[in-house]
Amino acid sequence: MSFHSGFVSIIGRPNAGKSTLLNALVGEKVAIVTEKPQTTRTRIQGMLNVKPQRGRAGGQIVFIDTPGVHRPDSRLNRKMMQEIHAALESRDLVLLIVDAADRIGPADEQVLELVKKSGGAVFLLLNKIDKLQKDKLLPIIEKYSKLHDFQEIIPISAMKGENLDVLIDKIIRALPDGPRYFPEDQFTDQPEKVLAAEIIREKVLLKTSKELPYATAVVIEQFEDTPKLTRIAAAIFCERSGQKGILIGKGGQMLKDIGTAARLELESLLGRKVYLELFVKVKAGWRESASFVDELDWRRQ
Ligand SMILES: Nc1nc2c(ncn2[C@@H]2O[C@H](COP(=O)(O)OP(=O)(O)O)[C@@H](O)[C@H]2O)c(=O)[nH]1
Ligand SMILES: [Mg+2]
Repeated sequence: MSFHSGFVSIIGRPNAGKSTLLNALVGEKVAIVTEKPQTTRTRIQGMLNVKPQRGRAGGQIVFIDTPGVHRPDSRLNRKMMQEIHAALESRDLVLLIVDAADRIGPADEQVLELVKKSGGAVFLLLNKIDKLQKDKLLPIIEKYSKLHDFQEIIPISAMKGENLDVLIDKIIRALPDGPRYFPEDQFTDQPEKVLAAEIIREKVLLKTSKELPYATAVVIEQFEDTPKLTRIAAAIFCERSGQKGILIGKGGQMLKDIGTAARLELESLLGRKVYLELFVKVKAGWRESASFVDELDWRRQ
């Protein structure tokens, strides 16, 4: 029996559900998810090993989650768009994911243009069908099928896990014969340190509001295993002292809440006790700083 494998890029506008889908497909929390824009900043790989089935090959799918397609108006945003282009270049298949309940807007057209230009096979995923009345689906499929010759159009709910078995089956069939790219027990390309920074950033985004999502970056300054626990120290960067005030909160309560939520999740990720120390630092205009934006990119570290 043959073995199919390949790289499958997940592309779409912000909030379409790309990261939720990646996590659901891989069955592990590979990418952080919030309802805030710019939650995903780099391309993230998540691996799924698929057993052969009733005459169908098994294989390994390497999914690539990407930042949402957006206007590249800062250095960080330009960097995020580069990540999308990189994900489109080196792939065997593209999953274009849209919020089926949303109107098709300029943002969707921008994504579609990108995907068309990249050439190659595209599956269109109509996500969030859990929010949709069943009779609304057919007209939506018709509308989208006029926009591009999609190889498949598949309604799904990434959140509820609806139709993902069908999606995985169709992906495996579409992928070529190939090697196992990653060991079977590896579910992401991100080192633990990066996962830790992302978990902390997720808690910051979940617990704060307003402009902080854009302005926040997390840098791990210490990550050390002692016999009893893992010691992690991290800096949360923001751009202004007012934001620092928000992050620390009244009597330090906000930072404490962020720390507790992050520590609990880190402990379950690492499978051991974690001692977590958080600091808040102000770095004005870091999103425009080439060296700092590069420093955040673990692939370059
Ligand atoms: N109702 C519903 N919400 C979803 C679904 N998939 C994602 N979401 C929500 O949409 C928001 C954005 O999800 P996320 O995966 O971060 O989107 P991304 O920006 O494309 O990576 C989050 O609040 C998710 O919980 C879905 O299938 N149904
Ligand atoms: Mg995302």
